Amino acid sequence: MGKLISKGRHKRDARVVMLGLDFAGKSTLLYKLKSGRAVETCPTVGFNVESLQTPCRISFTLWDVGGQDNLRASWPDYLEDTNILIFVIDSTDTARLPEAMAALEEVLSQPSMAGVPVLLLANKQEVPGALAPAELGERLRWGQLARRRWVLQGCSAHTGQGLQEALSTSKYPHGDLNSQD
Ligand SMILES: Nc1nc2c(ncn2[C@@H]2O[C@H](COP(=O)(O)OP(=O)(O)OP(=O)(O)O)[C@@H](O)[C@H]2O)c(=O)[nH]1
Ligand SMILES: [Mg+2]
Repeated sequence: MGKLISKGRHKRDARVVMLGLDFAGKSTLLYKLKSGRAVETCPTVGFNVESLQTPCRISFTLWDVGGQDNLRASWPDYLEDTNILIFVIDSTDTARLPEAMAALEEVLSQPSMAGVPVLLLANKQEVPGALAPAELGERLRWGQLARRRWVLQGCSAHTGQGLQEALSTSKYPHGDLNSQD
């Protein structure tokens, strides 16, 4: 994740904004990352924010913004000076995948998001039948994503699988960051 930070090689603080449709698991991810536990959440109205230390010694201020339909109009308010966008997808909700992709496109078309790299989290991977990251990647590689650095990581906020990989830098080679596992 450190290598996704575009603004300077030696940057040690990053503003990270986490968006995605309601029920994707953003708040569950936030608290799993913060406390190591899967806590029960309520739908977020407004935002939650926590600071986190990553394995690569970068400290993140991680903003988790409510994703219900009527709250998405406020997303642009959070995007100024963002170093990384995390976009969370519910891999079990294939019916709303087009809606999630449209919401992502809308966010990436904001002027403040020009050049901002994206970490896509394909959450709920422990659920049988969840869409695999590779399948998701096939559907996502068009549009705004094609014009910036992005990484897709499967994960589960319940079990914690994939979260260390998402936060570590070693996964990302120099140059091509468009990996899909
Ligand atoms: N099976 C499974 N369920 C998950 C996972 N992550 C989150 N959930 C569940 O998904 C539901 C929604 O999680 P939230 O974290 O509240 O979702 P959110 O994206 O913050 O939703 P909004 O605040 O409305 O935008 C909860 O019932 C979570 O327990 C996961 O990795 N696996
Ligand atoms: Mg929430």
